[in-house]
Amino acid sequence: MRESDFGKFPTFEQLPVKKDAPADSSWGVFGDDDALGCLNFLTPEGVVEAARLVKAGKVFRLDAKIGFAKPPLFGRMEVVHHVHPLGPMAHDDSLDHFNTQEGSQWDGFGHVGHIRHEAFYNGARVDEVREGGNRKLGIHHWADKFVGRGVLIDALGFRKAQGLAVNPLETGCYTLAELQGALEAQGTALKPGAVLCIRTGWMEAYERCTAAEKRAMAPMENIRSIGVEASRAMAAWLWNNRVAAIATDCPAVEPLPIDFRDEGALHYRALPLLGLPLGELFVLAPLAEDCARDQRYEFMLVSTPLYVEGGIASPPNAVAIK
Ligand code: UVW
Repeated sequence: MRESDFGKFPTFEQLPVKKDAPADSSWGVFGDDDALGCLNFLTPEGVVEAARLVKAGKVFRLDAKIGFAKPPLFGRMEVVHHVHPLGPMAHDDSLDHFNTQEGSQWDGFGHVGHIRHEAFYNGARVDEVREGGNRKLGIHHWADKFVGRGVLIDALGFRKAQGLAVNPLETGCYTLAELQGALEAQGTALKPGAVLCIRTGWMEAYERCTAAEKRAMAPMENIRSIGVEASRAMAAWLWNNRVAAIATDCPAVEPLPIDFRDEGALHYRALPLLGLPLGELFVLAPLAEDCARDQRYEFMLVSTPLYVEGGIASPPNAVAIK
């Protein structure tokens, strides 16, 4: 697909395009067998354009260290790193109990299906994900697709600049109007085919917590977080701007707790309906500080998810290059 083709895709208001597909779903837009969803908005032209954004040779790692969350959130298992002697002066190592969502992560399309439609992106069924090895929607489809123009929205910085207090570790929401206001204040244009990175401040606040506080907040029932507005208007804005993926430094992109009985959850609007990858627990503070310094909020973003056939999710293995 060429960038000039972006206009050929339906607007959010024109969705769905496929008979019997759920409302507000992009099923069929990229073909019935598609496993890329909005990643289709990352084009070869976009990769070349993103490379032109590299001017200073600065590289920002966007994943936290494996095992940074102690314990991992939502009761996920803790990874154990072993070093194994292989000979008198040689080693290999292993990561036991590695959960691909124990820290920084992309949620793949097998992660969450729609509660009422009982279907994953493009209509995949739960048995196809669980028993069928998730071949249709596995993260392996994304292995060489996650390269393009990254755009940072410093939502935390925007709020602070207005003298407003923010506690990212409490339930709270950055509205669509705030994200648009932050983009305007930054002087950043949101062009089609961007990986949107939104700094909420959660990771920085988490890092300041004591070990006991981290233990207390980790279980599913205790975790609280700021996030982006989980509305239909937000889904429409993301789709109509041809956003390829959205990555945040908070645990669920949207505010926590999530009521999974509520169809309005962004996890439903994004993963099963639009096919929009969600990125969580990214490290965005050093990148945001650099963007504020040089007033350039665009960069080349390179992410190479784990090449796991049928994988549900993956650490992003992502860098932003300026
Ligand atoms: C849940 O949806 C509980 O997990 P995550 O926020 O990691 O996607």
